[in-house]
Amino acid sequence: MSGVFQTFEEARVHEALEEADHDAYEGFEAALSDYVAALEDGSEVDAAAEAYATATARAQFAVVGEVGKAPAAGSADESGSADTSLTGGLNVVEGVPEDADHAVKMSAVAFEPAELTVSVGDTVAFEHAAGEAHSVTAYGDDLPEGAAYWASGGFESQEAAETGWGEGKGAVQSGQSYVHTFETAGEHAYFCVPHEAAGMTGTVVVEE
Ligand SMILES: [Cu+2]
Repeated sequence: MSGVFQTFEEARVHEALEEADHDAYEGFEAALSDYVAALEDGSEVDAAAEAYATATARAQFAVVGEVGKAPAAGSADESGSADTSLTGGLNVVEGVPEDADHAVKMSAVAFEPAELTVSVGDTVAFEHAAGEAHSVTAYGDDLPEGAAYWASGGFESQEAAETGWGEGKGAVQSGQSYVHTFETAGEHAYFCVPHEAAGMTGTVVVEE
């Protein structure tokens, strides 16, 4: 699979996507043109936007699925070349899903609101609102007992998320949002990898 990984590293995302999953790619292209058409004539914009978001998520998953078969982060990097392009991951989508229960906006160096209280099972969309690309990265040591680790990019630990960011992964860019459903009660503290030093941190308090 290193060939596929190489392709993803070097080619534009659309090309990698076409390689990874033709169906998802075609669905993405079709949904995008439907969305543009709906925006132009003003009809059924919401439905088209939703279809576009779904197709985008599916397409991104197709790419991540292929890339996921490549050597894990931290193992020897055969390509040896630094990747300057940013990628999100299967939990980073275009737009903000309409079925999200809450939204947190990411401005230049802040999460707004910085503290959010939700109920178990609620879905939160962390929406890029301004500034450079952001990450949404849980503090691994501060998670409530039994909570699964969460971060944009779908990493399994804070360390993996930080390493991944250095490789351009887990980014939430303009027009995108990171979506997470909180299943474990307690305080979930998190930060933005590139802007933590500037104070870009937050907490989601999950209540039973
Ligand atoms: Cu940030």
